[in-house]
Amino acid sequence: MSLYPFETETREAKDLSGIWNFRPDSKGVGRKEKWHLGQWSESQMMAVPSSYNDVSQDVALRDHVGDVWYQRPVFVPASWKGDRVYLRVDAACHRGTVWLNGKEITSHKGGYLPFEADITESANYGGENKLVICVNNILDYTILPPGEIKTEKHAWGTITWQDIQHDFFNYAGLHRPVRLCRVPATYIADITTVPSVQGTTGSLKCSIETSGSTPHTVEWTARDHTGNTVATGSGANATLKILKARLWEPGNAYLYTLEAKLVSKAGVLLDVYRFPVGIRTVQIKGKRFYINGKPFYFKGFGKHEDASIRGKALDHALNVKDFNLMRWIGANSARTSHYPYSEEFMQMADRDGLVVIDESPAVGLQFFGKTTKFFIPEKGGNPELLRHHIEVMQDLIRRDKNYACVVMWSVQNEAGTDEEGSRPYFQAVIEATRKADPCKRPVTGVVCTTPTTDITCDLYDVVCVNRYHGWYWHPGRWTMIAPSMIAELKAWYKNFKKPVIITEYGADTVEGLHMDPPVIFSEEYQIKFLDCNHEAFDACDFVIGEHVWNFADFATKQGITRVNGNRKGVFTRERQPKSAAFALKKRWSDPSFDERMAAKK
Ligand code: BDP
Repeated sequence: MSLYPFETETREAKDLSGIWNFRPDSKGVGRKEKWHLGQWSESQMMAVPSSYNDVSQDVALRDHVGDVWYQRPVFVPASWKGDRVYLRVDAACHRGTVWLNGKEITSHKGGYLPFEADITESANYGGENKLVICVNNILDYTILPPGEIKTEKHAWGTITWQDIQHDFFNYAGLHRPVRLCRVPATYIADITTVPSVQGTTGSLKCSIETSGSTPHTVEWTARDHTGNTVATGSGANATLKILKARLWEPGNAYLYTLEAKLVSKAGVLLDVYRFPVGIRTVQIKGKRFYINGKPFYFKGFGKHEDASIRGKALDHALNVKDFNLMRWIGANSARTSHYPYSEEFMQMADRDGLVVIDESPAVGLQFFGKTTKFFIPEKGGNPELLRHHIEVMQDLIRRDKNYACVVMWSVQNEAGTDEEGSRPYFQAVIEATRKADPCKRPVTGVVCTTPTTDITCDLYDVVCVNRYHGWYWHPGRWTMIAPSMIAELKAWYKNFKKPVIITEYGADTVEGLHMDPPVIFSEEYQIKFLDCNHEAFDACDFVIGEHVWNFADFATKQGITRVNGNRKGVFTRERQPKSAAFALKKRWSDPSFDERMAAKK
């Protein structure tokens, strides 16, 4: 995977978003019948990007399990010959295989990270190319998130379905853009920046990976928002020093533009890449989390990439609305629960000053103690899944390492971290994560175990806990929330001596349902539930953050505990506020809130 395809004077990217030809492969015959040759006599329309599930009137497509096929013609300009040409697929959920002109050019496992195929040699320049992508949505025990295909035999027939252990609908398809890209034959393959601050000087340690045979030198320039050069450097590794640097701050982001140029020995520009970069520091000391040396209290949400009709697809209008709502309500942070979000989301967070806990798609690695397919101790865990998990963390860090908004990696959500074998498994994942990040950000994983049963939390820098007193435990009994929460939080701190973020607390709420005294599912209960939790958080000086579950209502699989999806949103799925939104806004927007949280005793 190379850099995000920003265009420059040496680079081009054609966004292939639009209506593609589409065929669900309900009988699983596509490969045998060579659908990859792209000679289709019939097909449906499909939007890219989109999940395919909710755009159809066909229940079989909504609940489809297996392959679906996408196809479209692609024009590769003749002028691109001699350069490096590649296809970039930003997200094929959950496995993608790509053919160009009938030849397989790449395949990829994992639905939330980009992958590429070099087509320099195979493209038909100055003419049409047949692009075919097969996307498979099957989840098994070798992929994140894991799942299982279940089969039940009855006298009247056999039924098969996809079982999942996570609480969001298994949307599938080409969820993010597909692009045709051109870079020069000798090009910038990757850039790594490590920011630091010394007094009023900001430093960016920059390094570059290049590819291609033309000998070259590297020139670096950092510019401010007016285009003024603030620092320069040269060589594959350089440290740029910006005097009187403006720092990237939560809610008050400042981004410089970093430019890297490859110049030939004869002084000819070979390649140039520019991207926005923020300077900030992150540190944990004792009970506090510091950004730029100031104590930071996380207030915000666990989110989802989810909306009606397009499912999990990238939607710029929706993202802008979400960022506006987060600012409106006074949130300063979010977790990309439960998978890496689009690069465009990360760029918006960088620009808007939203602090991000960047999470892997490792959700649902637990069996509630029944059996374990993940951590089988005597066999050293599930080696294939562990290998994939480590690769996903490495790819995620390669993709997101330069974003100032990312202040912590989350390696998992609610795994069975009280199960034997989970410790060596996560030890390996955490170690690989720390090794992969040039910026050495803190690492966490989100737990739902108890302070006495968890066997992994000492491996993390921050204890992140999902907790539902007054909802899953003693539903409706809100008077119990504050005392039981305080007792539990104190036990987490006593046992692990790390700052604590409550990464999930929330109550399903049907907008328009009113009950006083408060009763579960009513808007009044959601407010009461949040208030009681806040009373507990405010009483614990080691609590450094609160992320309400969830920002907005979202789709789940069908089940008797879900009435039209998960309704714990503070906003509806259409992004309208429930009453709790106003209560939260009052708490988080109070001018003294951040100071009070930082000074908690
Ligand atoms: C937690 C999960 C989250 C669920 C939430 C809930 O982390 O994905 O949506 O509970 O049940 O267990 O609302």
